[in-house]
Amino acid sequence: TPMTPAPCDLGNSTEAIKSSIVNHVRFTLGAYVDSASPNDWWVATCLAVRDRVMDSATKSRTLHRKSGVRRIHYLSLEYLMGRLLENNLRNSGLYDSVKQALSEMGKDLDALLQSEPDMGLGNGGLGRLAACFMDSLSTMNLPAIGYGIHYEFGLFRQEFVNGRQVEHPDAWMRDGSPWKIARPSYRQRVQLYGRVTQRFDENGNPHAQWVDTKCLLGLPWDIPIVGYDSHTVNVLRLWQAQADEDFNFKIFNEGSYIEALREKAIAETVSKVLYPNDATESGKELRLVQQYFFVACSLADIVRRFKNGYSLPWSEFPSKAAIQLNDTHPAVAIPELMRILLDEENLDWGSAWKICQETFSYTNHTLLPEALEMWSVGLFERVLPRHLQIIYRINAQFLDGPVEARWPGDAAKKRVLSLIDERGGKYVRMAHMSVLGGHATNGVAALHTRLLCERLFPEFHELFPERFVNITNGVTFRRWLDVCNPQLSSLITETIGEGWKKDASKLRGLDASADDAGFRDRYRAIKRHHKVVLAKIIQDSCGVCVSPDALFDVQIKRLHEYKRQHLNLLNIVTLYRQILNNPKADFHPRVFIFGAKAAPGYFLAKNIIHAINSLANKVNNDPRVGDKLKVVFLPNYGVSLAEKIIPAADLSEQISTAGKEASGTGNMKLALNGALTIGTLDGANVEIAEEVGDDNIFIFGLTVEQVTDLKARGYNPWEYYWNNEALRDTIDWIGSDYFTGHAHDFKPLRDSFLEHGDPYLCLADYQMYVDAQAKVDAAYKQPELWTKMAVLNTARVGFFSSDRTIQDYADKVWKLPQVAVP
Ligand code: 26Q
Repeated sequence: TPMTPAPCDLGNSTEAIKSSIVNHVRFTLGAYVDSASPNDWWVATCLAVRDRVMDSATKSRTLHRKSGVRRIHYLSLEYLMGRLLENNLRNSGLYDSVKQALSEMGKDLDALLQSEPDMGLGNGGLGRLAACFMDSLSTMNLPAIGYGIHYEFGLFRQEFVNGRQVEHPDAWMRDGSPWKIARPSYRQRVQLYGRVTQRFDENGNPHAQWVDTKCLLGLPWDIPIVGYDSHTVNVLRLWQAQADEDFNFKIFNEGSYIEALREKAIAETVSKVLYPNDATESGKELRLVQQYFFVACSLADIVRRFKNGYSLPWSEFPSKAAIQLNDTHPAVAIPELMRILLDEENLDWGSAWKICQETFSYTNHTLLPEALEMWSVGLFERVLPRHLQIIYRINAQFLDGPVEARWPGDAAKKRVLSLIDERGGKYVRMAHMSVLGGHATNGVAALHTRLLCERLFPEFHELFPERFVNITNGVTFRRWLDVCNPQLSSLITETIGEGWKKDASKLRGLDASADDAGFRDRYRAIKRHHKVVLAKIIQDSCGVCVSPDALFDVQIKRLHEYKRQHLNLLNIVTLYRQILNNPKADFHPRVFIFGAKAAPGYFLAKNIIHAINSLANKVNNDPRVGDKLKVVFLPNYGVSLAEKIIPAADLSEQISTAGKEASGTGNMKLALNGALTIGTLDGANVEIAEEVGDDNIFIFGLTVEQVTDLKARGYNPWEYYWNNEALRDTIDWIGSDYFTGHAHDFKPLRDSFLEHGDPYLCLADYQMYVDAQAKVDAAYKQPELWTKMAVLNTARVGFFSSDRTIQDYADKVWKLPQVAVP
């Protein structure tokens, strides 16, 4: 019998870690310790950590398989992971020994941490939510696999040239990544295009057969996800597209060597780049191919595990696998599972459909009509002919069954419920299919879920009320407090013990400290420390000198009209005028800080960026303003920059038009770090206000119901323009040549306010916003009051921990037990 040595424990002592790192420098990287580059040290450190984590990953996987519990499979086109080393160090408890080991070798851990490129495989909230969920799933000991695409290029890197956004490719992967491991033995083959014929099974029953297809290979890369103080290490499995060798060989043999390589290059474009829109980019074939590619690879992987792991009938599939759809982007998984069960496993329609509905659940992240995914039937049929057939049959059974039973002969009801939109061209409605093909649909904040039921899916809600649930979003307090604000994390632990790290509701224990002057001093000193650090970053990247004693007013999120960065801009221009008109006014110095990327094709969003940068240029260099007002737009906003801005923020701008922001998650991160919110009653702001109390937040603006009424009455922005002199002067100034020397530069922005109907009601909310900002100014002038409010924010936002969110999913949707890994 072969002799394999017992697995060795690598050990977590400083000495053991030192020798691991040195071994990787020598034997993995082939370098000398004296001459290794900073990057070599970073890679070697990551690998030393990875070695220790991989064993737990294997143990977790084995345990999950043996115990035979249900697993959650999270399907998402985006994962905004940011940097991994610091998170992995803190979660695994290796931070102190690794820091010590490096320092004994003359290396500074902090410098290494900052040199890691961001893993930016997402656009914004939805992608970052997926990353927070992966962290919480491991922390909560839930058996989980995240599936996604191994994009060669993540979200573009942003630069400003003369105040305008310029996009550059994000080559996060150019030198590989020490965190990912290829799994060639789990490679999958995926079909696309082609046509559908019939075949007969051994019993003579007909089945559809998908033939003459093109094939792609999917190579999985695994990234270990370390939980905090848990031994569960789940994996994030990302698929890379490759050409099908067989397919190529045929062309090779026909002598078209160059042609074959062209095919290969085309195949590989499928996982090349993340689409940089955070609202649907309609109709792009490559996007549909991306969606199907990763869904088909992931489902084949899940089905393989079910077939190899157990010998159970298919009806037991849902007892082993739950699948969560992160928005409709992976919704083609529903017809794909149907196809596997019908065409490959020979199940009958009824059994297959039941399995589907028990397996899937769907999270909706948007109410914006233009962001609801629809695919033209023609395109769908060309790329996925068999899936279109299946969708038609799902639709027919639905309309002729439950819909006809509920509303007999009602053609209007059938039109709104149909999976096919026929109001002008034929389109597949992916959201309808997702509600229908699963057992649960959830919104991401209480208000959002209510609107989902009342406005987006009223008929579905009438038919299947039990299917709709609210699960309010959350964020991981490890990254958004422990990692980005270790000073505050320590102060909290010193004050109330470390129980809050596993049960964030315990943060309420800090409530009493809000009245403790000594505690407030320390809390304020920590905030000031982060403001000094951020001031340095602002100096380096914007060339603007800001005072850490000013109020840091922060709006960081994707650039979108509904998020209303341009409402913020209207207020700043108004303040600028006030300061010029009344230089002696008692106004506390303020720094307006922006971070935002605009989708490359979103013209007005780019105009808003240009306007803010041009305003900044004027304000920051106007001697009449001095230090009273500074405006900075930090380039290339992303996870790592957020980790620097959030702990330093005093004020958090959450000013979307009521009813438009599904939840928001930046609002939670900022409140947790003691920034007070100025916000509308939108998304999770509503619940944040309930938790922190009305005295500790600045709420303004029209409510959802008022917005609806105003629009129904006929909203006319000109009325606000003519009735408000300050507003009129502000808009006229923006439309003038003052900021760039060219009056036409911001005509698109000016016209959106006046000529194009101000679709997001900036003018209607303007005065209430300006008044709320005046209250902020007054409160900030009372530092003890302000700090007390900030402390109460930290103390009262425990509800917004993604651990709570994930436990809600586990209880209400997935029915998953925790499985502790010993
Ligand atoms: C779809 C098709 C084609 C190209 C791009 C897209 C696409 C990509 C990303 C559509 C939407 C997104 C991202 C949406 C998003 O981030 N939504 C945000 O989700 C957060 C987490 O739930 C919420 O907090 C935010 O309110 C919501 O805007």
